[in-house]
Amino acid sequence: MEIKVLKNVLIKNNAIGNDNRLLFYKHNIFTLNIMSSPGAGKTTLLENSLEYLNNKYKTAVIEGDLYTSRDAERLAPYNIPIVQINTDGGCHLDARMIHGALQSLDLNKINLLVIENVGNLVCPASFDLGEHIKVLVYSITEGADKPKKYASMFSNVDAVLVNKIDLASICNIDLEQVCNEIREINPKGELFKIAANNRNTLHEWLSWLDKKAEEIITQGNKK
Ligand SMILES: Nc1nc2c(ncn2[C@@H]2O[C@H](COP(=O)(O)OP(=O)(O)OP(=O)(O)O)[C@@H](O)[C@H]2O)c(=O)[nH]1
Ligand SMILES: [Mg+2]
Repeated sequence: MEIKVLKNVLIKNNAIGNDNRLLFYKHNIFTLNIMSSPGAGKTTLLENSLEYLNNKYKTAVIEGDLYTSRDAERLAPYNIPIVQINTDGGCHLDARMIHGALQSLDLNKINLLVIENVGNLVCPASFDLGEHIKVLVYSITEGADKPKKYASMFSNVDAVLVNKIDLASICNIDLEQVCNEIREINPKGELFKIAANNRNTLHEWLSWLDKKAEEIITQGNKK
């Protein structure tokens, strides 16, 4: 019975996800969904990627959070449109919430939409938002056992950003071993080793994002 209910929820979600996808297509917007457990470094990654992204794209951010606007406040200095979604305790964003948030954005004026999902290493993986790519920020400080324990999240993304590599030795993490395990779980996904608080480690991630954006955004349009 429970399984049937969940199935229905996902079918409804996917239908609205498809509506969102059509809207993104119609307005020539490349959309990225960033997921991770709480505190893995999503907002830090955005803080250190937005200057580069803003120079190239007309960027907007949708921030997902249970109760606060703290992450949106951190991104305010970048002077881009930001829509805050508070899930009021809900552990993930769904397609309907994104559809609602899109009403607050001028879709004719953006071509890159970044969604920071609610911090959670389980539920967000199941909910299609209509995005073009999903990425996971995995902080190695959470422990080397996490990729296999939360394999559905690791296997369901286009890229894993292995974060906080500056803390690997302090946390006694064998970085190569962890990365090999992630590649086993998700052989087709990209893997980037980063310290989100250090821009020098973000070049590969940003050029990969550029390539993906180029595939979606029609050349010359809105750039
Ligand atoms: N040492 C180190 N600290 C980092 C790194 N990336 C993020 N942090 C720190 O980790 C903490 C959490 O980072 P956030 O960016 O807020 O994480 P988040 O995933 O956005 O958190 P939620 O939105 O609450 O789920 C902050 O204190 C960051 O400064 C990193 O690469 N190295
Ligand atoms: Mg955050």
